[in-house]
Parts: sequence; C-alpha cells; structure tokens
Amino acid sequence: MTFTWYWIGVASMAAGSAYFGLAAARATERRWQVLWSLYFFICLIAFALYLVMATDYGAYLAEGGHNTVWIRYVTWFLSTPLLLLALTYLGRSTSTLTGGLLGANAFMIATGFVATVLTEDTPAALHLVWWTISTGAYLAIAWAFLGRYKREAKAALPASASVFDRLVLVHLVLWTAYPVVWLLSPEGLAVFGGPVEAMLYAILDIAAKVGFGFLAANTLRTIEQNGEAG
Ligand code: RET
Repeated sequence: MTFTWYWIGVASMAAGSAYFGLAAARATERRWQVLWSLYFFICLIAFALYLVMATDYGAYLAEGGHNTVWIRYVTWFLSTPLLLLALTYLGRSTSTLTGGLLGANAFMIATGFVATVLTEDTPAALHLVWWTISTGAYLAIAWAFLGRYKREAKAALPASASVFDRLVLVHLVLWTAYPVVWLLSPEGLAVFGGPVEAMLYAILDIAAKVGFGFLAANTLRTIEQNGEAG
C-alpha cells in the first residue's frame, strides 16, 4: 500500500510539473511566468523525491519495524520555501515578512528533521521536545499569516481582500495537518502505522502542491479581474 501511494505521488507530481511547466512556457505576462514557474519547480522537486521513495530509497528501518523516511525532509526543505514565496508574491508581502517566514520555515523543517531522525535509543520524550520546538516555529508562521500577511495583502490589493481570507484558510488547514500526522504516526505516538502515514503525507503533498497551485492561479485571476494586477 505504501508503494502504491508513492507511485501515486510520482504520477501526480509528474502531471503537476508538466502542466505548470507548460503554462510557464506559454505565459506572456511576467506575473504568470513567476507563479507557474514556482509551482513547476515545487512539483518537479517532489516528483524526483517521490521517485526516490517509490524505488525504495530515502528511508531507514527503525527499531519496531517502521520506516523513518528522512528524505521527506529534503523535499520539504526545498519545496516549502517556494510555496511560501508564491504566497508572498501574490500578497505583495514586504521583504521583512517574507524573510521572517522563510527563516521560521527553515527552522521548522530542520528541527522537525531532528525530531524524526533521533536514534531509537533516544527517549520518546526527547522526540516530542523537538516536535514541540518545530511546532512553535509553525505557530509563528500561522500567526504571521493570520495577522501581518493578510494586513499587507489587503492594504496592497483592497478590492481583492476577500480572496486572501480563503487563500490563508486553505493554506493553514493543509499545513496544520502535517504536524498532526507526525504526532499520530510511528515517529510520535504511533496511533497509526507507517502505511497510513505514507498515504496521508501523499494526499497532503498532492493537495498542498498541485491543488494549491490551481488555487493560487485562481487567486491571481481574481486579482486581475479586479483590476489590481501589474
Ligand atoms: C513536521 C514535524 C514537526 C512539527 C512540524 C512539522 C511541520 C511540517 C510542515 C510541512 C509542510 C509541508 C508541505 C509540503 C509540500 O507541499 C516537520 C511534520 C510543525 C508544516 C506543505
């Protein structure tokens, strides 16, 4: 079952990168070139790394027989900054906010990686301490999106204010699911096993990359219709 989900990941990311890549190549306006290229690379990175997992690399077998898939953190470390850049581009965020988001995100993924790859002899509590540290960084990101990000976007694009409520809501619902899945997975409290974890991350990755790419495009289209593009 796990490998089926990895191959579903490979296929979805291949389709996503082909679609977004073609759209980027065909786009004539700079704003569309920027947006489509970001989602092209987001999907391309995930395509390569799903292929690694689908061909049975990128994990080590932890005690208790579950796989700790460290390569997910490589994907996330590379693709989450691009996802954030697409959002800050759409919302015309200041460089102060963009820098803060990227910094907190790097810290979040790096400390989440530590939580995951601590050795099997490490007390479970220590894994959870690192999860908590990483979640602290995530909460800072969520806070910034609900406050400053929306304020800046609505000030720059007043006629399109409502699209940012939807964009931030979908973004936060998707991203919040990751630490929850981690906590319930064999890395955390082991409420479910590795195969369910692999399925849930695959579904989330497809929604947060391919699905969200279409939502971002939709948002840019609305901004254009409101006469606020360019
Ligand atoms: C971890 C575990 C530690 C606590 C937290 C996490 C957050 C991960 C997030 C990942 C987002 C990934 C995306 C990928 C591609 O689309 C590292 C799971 C807070 C938010 C959006």
